[in-house]
Amino acid sequence: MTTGSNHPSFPRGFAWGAATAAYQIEGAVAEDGRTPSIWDTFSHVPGKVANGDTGDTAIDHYHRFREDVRTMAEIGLTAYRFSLSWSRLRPTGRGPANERALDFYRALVDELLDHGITPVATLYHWDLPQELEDEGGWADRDTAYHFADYAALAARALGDRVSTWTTLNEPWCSAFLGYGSGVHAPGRTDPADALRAAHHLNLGHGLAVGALREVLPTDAQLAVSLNLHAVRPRTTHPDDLEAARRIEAVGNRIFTSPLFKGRYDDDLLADTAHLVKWDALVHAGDLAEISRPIDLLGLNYYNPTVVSSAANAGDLPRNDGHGASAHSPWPGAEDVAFHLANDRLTAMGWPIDPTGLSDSLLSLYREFGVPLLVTENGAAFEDTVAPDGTVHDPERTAYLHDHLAAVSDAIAGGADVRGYFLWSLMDNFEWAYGYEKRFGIVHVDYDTLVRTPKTSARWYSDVIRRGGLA
Ligand code: IFM
Repeated sequence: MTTGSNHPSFPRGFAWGAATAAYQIEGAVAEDGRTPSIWDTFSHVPGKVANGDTGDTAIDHYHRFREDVRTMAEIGLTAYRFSLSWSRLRPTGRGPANERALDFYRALVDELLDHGITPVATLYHWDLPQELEDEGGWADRDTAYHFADYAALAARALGDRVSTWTTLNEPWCSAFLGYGSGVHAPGRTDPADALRAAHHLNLGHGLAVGALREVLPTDAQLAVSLNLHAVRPRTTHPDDLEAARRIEAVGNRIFTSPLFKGRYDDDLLADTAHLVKWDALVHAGDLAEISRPIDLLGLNYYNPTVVSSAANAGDLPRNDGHGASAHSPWPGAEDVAFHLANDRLTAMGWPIDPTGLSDSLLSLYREFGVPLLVTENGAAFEDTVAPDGTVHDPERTAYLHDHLAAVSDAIAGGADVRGYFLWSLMDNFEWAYGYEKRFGIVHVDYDTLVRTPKTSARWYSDVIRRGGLA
């Protein structure tokens, strides 16, 4: 990665980035050979997404990517993380590549490189081709193999110009919101399928790492982006400690233990033994695949996760921040209660507490010794456009400032953090919340699709130019 920071708390070469994802920004869902993904199907089911919003047009990045790259360059980004749409690149989920999709992503990457911006490609940000979902989706083992084939195809097409790749974005959400609580596509609600999906996502990651290593130059940097929960027990009561253990098991260690230790932890297996037969689910050789070495771990962080046992929760408000459903996204931990860490909330209702970010970076680096990227961090607020057309968003600027300070604290504490990608470059389709929640540092008028950098974008420009916080 290339950048130019010489601020003492941000190392030279630190990547100053922003992130987006294909379904949230591209639009053009039926153009140039793209076929439906699970999010196309899901967003068109009445009641699944606020206001009936869909990604059909999204913010039309497919047609406006040159303008968007110019905006990134004006901000001064040194890196940009985006995702590839599987159903655009390989319309049926398998078979030959779609050349028109390859043209689009090659043009995007070339535009980035021409502006001195390092591309970071995510292979899977939640948009499984619908054809593969119809055959069982991530609950089916074959999907992991299709994913690895798609990864190889993408790497063959773009590997000469993209050197940093992340396989999956937030597999916890894909598995447990997609197949457990059903608030995300494909909207299934079976805890056993959610656990199966988690294992097959892990397996898909490992197989993809193997496939990418065969295709990409030896200096390629491979990563996965996890939304690890910064879990805190609400009290030291043994039942609350037990609640925290359960959430750490099914929220975090279900990914990090196979990835870095080549095993599923005994306590996770015990917590969920009534739901799946792990011996049948995990085949010989799977854990060796999943634990293939990676070069970077991507952490997506928004807020800490404070938990207690349900019995100890009393009348305190409980909300896991992942949307309302009658079905828990926490198999084996259904009795855990979730509390707000404080009452300083973003528009998502998520508490603002940057210490969860520094704590997570430090503990991940201490435990796994892997270089880290913050692949997402940011906040939604109720932005308003002033009569003169400007968008002043001091709360977002403060959020980003305080979280970057937390990154710098972690670096000062010894963590090897190589970059920061704020979420998100532009306002976009916020999944089940549709266009109601704005995370961008660039405002998008959803009627005209006009982009306007907010004051947070100007602030980020200054940070990048200085190479650190003032
Ligand atoms: O918009 C999402 C993104 O797609 C994945 N991580 C969390 C963001 C905010 O909810």
